Amino acid sequence: MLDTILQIFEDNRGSYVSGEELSKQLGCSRTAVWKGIRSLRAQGYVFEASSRRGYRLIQAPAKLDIPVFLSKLETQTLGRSLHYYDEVDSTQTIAQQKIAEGAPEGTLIIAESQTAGRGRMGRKWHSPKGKGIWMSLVLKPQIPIHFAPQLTLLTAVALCRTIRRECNVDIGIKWPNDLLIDGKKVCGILLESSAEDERIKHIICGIGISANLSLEDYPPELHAIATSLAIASGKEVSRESLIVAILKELEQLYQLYHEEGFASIRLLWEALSVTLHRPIQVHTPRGGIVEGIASGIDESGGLRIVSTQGEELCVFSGDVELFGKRDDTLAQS
Ligand code: BT5
Repeated sequence: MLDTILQIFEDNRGSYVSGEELSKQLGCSRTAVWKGIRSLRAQGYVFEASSRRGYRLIQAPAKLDIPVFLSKLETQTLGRSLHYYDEVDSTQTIAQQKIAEGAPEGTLIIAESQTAGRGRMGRKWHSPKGKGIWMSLVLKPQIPIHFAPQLTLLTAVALCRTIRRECNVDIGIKWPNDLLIDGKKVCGILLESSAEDERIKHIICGIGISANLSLEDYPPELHAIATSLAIASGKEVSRESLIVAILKELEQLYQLYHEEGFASIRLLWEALSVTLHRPIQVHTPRGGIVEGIASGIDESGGLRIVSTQGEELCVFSGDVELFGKRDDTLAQS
């Protein structure tokens, strides 16, 4: 029905269409028409409503300009095989299907919206149409499975460096997979991997960047904890240019990682982190809580903590809560 409504407005471009005319053409009640318009508004369509004349479509959600994107792309591998969709359940799921069909390394899935965008541990990723960068990248690194978390950190470094440069915002990395501006989440990374005999077969690197969302685009429960690049910088972001720049940075770091290992990525990560050298609490997936000072990253990407009891330990997954300020005297010691 929503497609038919859009087709009617396409046939009457720039003009008002009355509710009565819509219900006649759709063969449904005026209430059903109103509900349809409400759903389209939630998807980013902007309608002008007049009690006498009906509805007029004045803006459709933004769409990525794929020819422009491809003309700017500077990478050898990443993004060279591209699948672009208007709406999917999750780009991660599409990537899995493409891998099953033989997708090569660097295959990129981008969608304008996701109906079941996902985060870690079954959490939801809010992905409204035309507002963000919702994408999954297929990687096939020749590394043991226990090094997979290193690639979350590598991706975070690539996103952080690129966004700082392109959008001029003070963005930092919170271990393991968040990027924050002023303590609010703006990007999330979801790494899903498959292995055989302890070696990685493939990794699907899911990247969610809240680029051009305004506060009304978020559900109320995210208002206090999430932000977007547009809110933080006061400017609309060119999603095409940002994706191009991210893929270039990612490809360079991925090459560095293959040539020199994780050590140089770790140094870059430490310099961009908002987690290190400050009091934190880590909520582990099994419901435990570890409290202490984050002291560094270990060689597989785990977070080193000096606990309140003075014990040195390392956590490999979980959610970090930050307290107090970064203590740079600890950073130098
Ligand atoms: C993540 O999980 O941060 C990983 C998010 C990965 C999303 C990408 S989009 C493309 C690809 N396809 C997918 O289906 N997923 C990937 P986690 O650390 O569990 O954080 C999830 C939490 O982030 C939620 O519970 C919310 O609190 C918050 N959140 C949800 N949507 C958000 C948004 N658009 N912007 C900022 N924060 C958001």
